[in-house]
Amino acid sequence: MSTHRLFVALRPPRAIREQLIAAMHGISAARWQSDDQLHLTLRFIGEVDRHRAEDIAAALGSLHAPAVAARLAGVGMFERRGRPHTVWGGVEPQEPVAALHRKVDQLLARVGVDPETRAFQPHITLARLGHAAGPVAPFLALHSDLASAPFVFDHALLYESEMGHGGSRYHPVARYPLFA
Ligand code: 2AM
Repeated sequence: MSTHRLFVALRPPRAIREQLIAAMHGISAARWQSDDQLHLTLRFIGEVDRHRAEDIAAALGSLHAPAVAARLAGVGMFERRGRPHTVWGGVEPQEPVAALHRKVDQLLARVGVDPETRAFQPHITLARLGHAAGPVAPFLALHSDLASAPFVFDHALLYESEMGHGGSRYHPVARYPLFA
């Protein structure tokens, strides 16, 4: 049976994506994300069959949560096995994003999606780093006080991820408005 790799995310507005894209240089051989790939994951779901995907999309239809006001705030990285793996842009304040994450978690629990075990750390991935990637420290230092004008996340998206050789493609499959 065909499966769908799903996640729920927030999409930064165009001006914010442009600001992030403008910062995407300075780490050799980094796999910088394209505009279409930029998002803040609220909840990774993983592989589900079509029936479950429909239940998930329907459950998220009862998401009733306020729009989230935020701004870009700094950059960071995740390591895996002691090596830099991902560089990302941060947002502040984090608590309203975390509150939305918890709400999404609760709705998904109702349709049997296991609760998240990893600590939620809101981030917008800017680049993925393979073994060939150059040093990350200069990038982190240069953008440590990355900031933006305030902006609003006014909807959440259910995305399907399609993994390919040139990186993942993310297709929005449902859109859930947040109230003003
Ligand atoms: P990342 O950007 O930090 O890599 C689609 O793959 C989205 O889901 C990406 O934003 C990715 O986060 C996130 N993701 C992938 N696998 C995940 C996992 N096991 N747990 C949490 N988030 C995951």
